[in-house]
Amino acid sequence: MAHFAWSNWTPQELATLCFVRQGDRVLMIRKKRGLGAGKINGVGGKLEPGETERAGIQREAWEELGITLIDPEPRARLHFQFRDGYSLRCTVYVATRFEGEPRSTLEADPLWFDIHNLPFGEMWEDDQLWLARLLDGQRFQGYFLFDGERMLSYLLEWDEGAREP
Ligand code: 8OG
Repeated sequence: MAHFAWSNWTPQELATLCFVRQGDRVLMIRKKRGLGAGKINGVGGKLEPGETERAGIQREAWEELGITLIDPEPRARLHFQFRDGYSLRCTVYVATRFEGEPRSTLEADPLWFDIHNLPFGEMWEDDQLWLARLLDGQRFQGYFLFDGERMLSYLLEWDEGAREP
């Protein structure tokens, strides 16, 4: 990451993401549209103009799965710089409860996974670096340089002492 100046970085767009953990199970989606279509991910997406992060993650959970998250907790910030100039900052939430029954929509199909058997082969390349620790209650800031879907470099800064499973 030596060749990228994160200190003056301003993202072009903002996004949210939420992983729902219930015991040893994690609710995710196979995404049908947008950035990362075809991949498995948490619910989430880009914010609309003027929208707060909390409103954005609730809107995405509703649009993608027809559920309402209960007390989603922000645990990480992901900073993505793409080689073509595009940049995105994403706040990652973890929720343990929700209302509604997850269902398939035009945007996504719901999928449950065992927390010890997450589908990293079908996820964004960086997720294997942080998802298990995030679900275990740890907080971090992540900085990633991508060329399309290929990760070129990364830096993870884990908060010391913060742990709330
Ligand atoms: O609005 P749209 O669905 O296109 O937004 C893109 C979503 O994908 C948004 O929730 C942020 C998320 N996302 C990336 N990159 C990565 C990544 O490397 N890992 C994970 N887990 N999610 C990502 O844009």
